[in-house]
Amino acid sequence: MPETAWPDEFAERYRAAGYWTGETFGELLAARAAEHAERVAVVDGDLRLTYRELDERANELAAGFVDAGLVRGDRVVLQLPNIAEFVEIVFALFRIGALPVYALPAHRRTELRHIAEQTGAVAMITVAEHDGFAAAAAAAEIAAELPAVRLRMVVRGESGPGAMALHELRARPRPLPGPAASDVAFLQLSGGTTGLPKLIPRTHDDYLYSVRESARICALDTGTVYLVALPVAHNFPMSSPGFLGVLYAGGRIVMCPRPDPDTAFALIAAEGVTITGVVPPVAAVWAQAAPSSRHDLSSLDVLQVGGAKCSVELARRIGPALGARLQQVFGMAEGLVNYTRLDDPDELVLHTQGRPISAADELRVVDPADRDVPAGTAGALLTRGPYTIRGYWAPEGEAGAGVRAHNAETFTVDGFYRTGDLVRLTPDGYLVVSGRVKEQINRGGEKVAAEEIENHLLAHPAVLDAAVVAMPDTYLGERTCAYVRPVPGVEPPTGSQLRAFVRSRGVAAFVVPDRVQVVAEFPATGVGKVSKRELRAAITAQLRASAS
Ligand code: AMP
Ligand code: DBH
Repeated sequence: MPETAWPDEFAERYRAAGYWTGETFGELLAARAAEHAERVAVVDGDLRLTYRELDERANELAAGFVDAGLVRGDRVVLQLPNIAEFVEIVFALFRIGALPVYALPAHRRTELRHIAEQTGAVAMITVAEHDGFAAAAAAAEIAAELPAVRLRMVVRGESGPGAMALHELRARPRPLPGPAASDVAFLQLSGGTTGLPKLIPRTHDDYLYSVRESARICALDTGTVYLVALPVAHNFPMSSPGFLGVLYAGGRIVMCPRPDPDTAFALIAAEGVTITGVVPPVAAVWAQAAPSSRHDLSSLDVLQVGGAKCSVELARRIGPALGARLQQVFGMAEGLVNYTRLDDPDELVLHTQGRPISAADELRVVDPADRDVPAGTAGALLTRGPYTIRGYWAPEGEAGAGVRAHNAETFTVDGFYRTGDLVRLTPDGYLVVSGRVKEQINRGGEKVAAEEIENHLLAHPAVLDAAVVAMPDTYLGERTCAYVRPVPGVEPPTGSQLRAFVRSRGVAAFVVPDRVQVVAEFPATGVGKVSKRELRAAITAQLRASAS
């Protein structure tokens, strides 16, 4: 029994209530293929896969993965753009009980290596190249450094020496033993609040529950056409209701390579997209572009906005500009997801971030001493429930000690996840997100831990200390501002040198600080810690002064 499993009494309760049904994702796809054989499941450019084809391809790949030596429980780092193969591959891995580890397309060598190392991954699956990043070459370098990585597979483009092309892997389908529904199905990533991204273990049972309920809440059916506009590996387009919810309902997924209005609107018009989910900056660009677009967006019924706070001003613009209903989504890869409901009054849709999926989601809003705050006042959100994890995934033994220590802080003794979000509960049980207590910056839905950026800056020989805070930004909501104290007596590095330095370390673009302020001293708190509150106030005032 892994230490992150739910205690028996909770597991029994969730099964008895019918939340956990014992079905796996592999079984779900087989059932849908039997039901909807000739319906189109996935559209990716000219490629259209029916449910039967998707199921067959997943079976061929599952057999091929076993032939290549993958076994139940193996971790496989997957970094792919929004392409049809993503869906086949994850179902193939689900079928054999190997765990996809969902890297994001924005990740670069440093994050990928960390993810592979932390998970003890045996395989990496990438495209040859995307967004100018030589992903297959990076995987080859990582495999050379990490002996555990025995297999490299390349989905599109030149596979290069030592890697297999995906099509070479396909084998004749055969019956294969699958995982149990209570097994971990995959590892999802979280922005986290310390060091590097955290690994989130989700089981078939718990995730499928959230997917089923999300499909119901979003009224998906066989007529649904869902545009995967955000990176497909992210929890939002995967499960809220995301592509998994759409497959659950027998609908159609359309892969969108980039969320710019030209690309997305052309696909919405051509494929008759009915629903999609985006982050607030994308919604803002769409709302601006839609009224003068030559594309017919009339099929779009629901635009979901989540990942970062949707301002009331933006929320108001969505309906009129796009001719679609807004749905706010406040979720986290760790579990809890909140939706405004499709029939909610405007008051709730515009002003709240929705209410939880499940009656079994337990929410507490607390003060810094973990005491419940008075009803209706803001506090830190703690949550526990049938699809919220009880701990981050930790490698066995000594290697997992750091994660276990982090778990002891991030989860209460009775198993509540400390979301780090500041919320207020309305009398009807809706959440309004009012801020954050965690040391994380949310760049329009892309989350990064302050400490992750600080560590990169501290690697520079002329940097004595670094403190990263959020600064307000009209487009992304927030950007990152790094305050840096140089080592005395040496030539202080400039902001642009430090940004170039962090970039040169092979990191995701969102890890490079947007702004660097080189200062002699940091403001201190009463106990002598760096006062990030003062730093945030300083940069906010400075930006305001220079804007006026
Ligand atoms: P992660 O844990 O990396 O999956 O990121 C989840 C976090 O994103 C949440 O804890 C919030 O901080 C933030 N978030 C997601 N959706 C929203 C939203 N609709 N409004 C405000 N913050 C959000
Ligand atoms: O930001 C998120 O992580 C998120 C947002 C909306 C999420 O995980 C989700 C919906 O499921």
